[in-house]
This record gives sequence, structure tokens and C-alpha cells, in this order.
Amino acid sequence: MTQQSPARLAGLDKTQCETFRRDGFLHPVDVMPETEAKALRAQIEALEARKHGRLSGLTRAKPHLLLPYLWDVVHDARILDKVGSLLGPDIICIGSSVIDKPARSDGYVAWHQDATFWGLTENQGATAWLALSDVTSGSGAMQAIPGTHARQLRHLDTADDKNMLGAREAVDSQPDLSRAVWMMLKPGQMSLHHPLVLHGSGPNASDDRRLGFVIRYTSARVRQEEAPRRWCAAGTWRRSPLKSGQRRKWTRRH
Ligand SMILES: O=C(O)CCC(=O)C(=O)O
Repeated sequence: MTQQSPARLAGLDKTQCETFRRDGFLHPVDVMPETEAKALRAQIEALEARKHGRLSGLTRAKPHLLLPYLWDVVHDARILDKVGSLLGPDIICIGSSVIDKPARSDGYVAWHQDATFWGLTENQGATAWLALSDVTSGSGAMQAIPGTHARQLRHLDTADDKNMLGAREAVDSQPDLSRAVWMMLKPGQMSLHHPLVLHGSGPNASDDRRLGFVIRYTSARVRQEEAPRRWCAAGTWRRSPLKSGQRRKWTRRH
């Protein structure tokens, strides 16, 4: 796997791991310099320009399978080392997406738990939400409610097309919004969230788009029970033994 930054150890520290386990999410986590995130954004925008200004839904779903520069992000040790701190050395990628909220748009993401439709054998996972633009309360940052990752809640179809979720779903109960935490990010930072933590986001009222590249990782022992044939793995990784002062290498397993 290509190394993209100078040798260093880049796992989460103990406090960060404890925060994720306690709250079900963690932010902000530095991944790459702002300039690098902006260069990724520019690559996506160059592609959009060639595709009449907007990526199709098909291209935005699992785009790392189409676009080498996003494949590299999925495999980037600066992300894998941190996800590995939470999930252990064997990790699988079960999906990715480019999530876009255009400037001054009214799309929102209703309060939900990601695992609702995933059908996983266990919720040993973490979503890495990498910011490619400024993510603020005004641009529609995600919010999450600490400690809601302990159990699966019932969801319903909101029948609202402004709800950007695939099944227009929302949790079937009123979340305690007084406990909600904003997950604001600068370009190049990510948040990490558990498959069961309750989260959502509002419209983008800012003059810039809110753009994120989102990668779903689980432990490699996790299987999809309900639709095994649609299990969509881009590969699993094994972590090399840690040697003092060296960067860890991740190699692909088949
Ligand atoms: O991008 C957002 O606002 C929400 C994304 C989300 O729900 C997720 O990544 O699980």
C-alpha cells in the first residue's frame, strides 16, 4: 500500500478510544493537511465538471471502486491506523459515499442509526466522515447524541424526499436534542461514529457546498446476515507488527 506521509504512528490515543466507546463517536480527528483535502475536492469537482456538474447517485455510492484517488483514501494508513485502534487489526470496508449538500440547499439527514438496514452480525464498526469542505453548524454539520449506541431503535419512513437517507428513514421516537453534540470539522479532519449512534444533520445554509467522503469500516469478522450475496467488500487489511518509530503498513488480504 502506498505511503502518503512521513513515517509516524498514527493510532488513536487511550482517551480518544474511551470517548468513542462511551459516546459512540469522536471528533475532530486530524487526518491530512487542509491543502490535501482541498486537492481531493478539486479532483471530485473536475469530475463533476465533466459530468454536467453533478455526480450520479451510482457514482457517489462506493466511489472508491471507480476513482483511484478515493481508493487511496479508503486505504490510507492515517485513517486505517485510527479505525484499527477501535476495531482491531483486521478491518473490512463495507461501503463509501461522497455526501454533498450544495450551498443554500434544504436537504437534511433525519435522526437515525446507520445499522438499521445493514443486517450485520454485530455492530463492530466505525464510519469515517472525512471533511472536504468546512463543516459548521451553518453548513449542516452532523450532530450525534452521546451514549445512544447501546441498542437498536425502531425506524420509520418519513416519506419526505428532502430527507437524504436512502430509505428516507428516521428514528421512530423523539431524540433528546438537548444532549446533541455538533461534529464540526475543518477540511482534512474526520469524525468517527458507531453504527448504532443516533445522528442526523440539518440543511446547508452557507454559501459553500458541504462535501464529505464517508467510509464504512467494520471488523473483518462481521458478516451481513440478511443479504450475504450483496455483501460488498473492497478488501480486508492486515496490520504489520508495530516497530518502534515506524509507520504501520497495511497489506490487502483476499
Ligand atoms: O452527512 C451527513 O450529514 C450524515 C451522514 C450520515 O448519516 C452517515 O455518514 O452515517
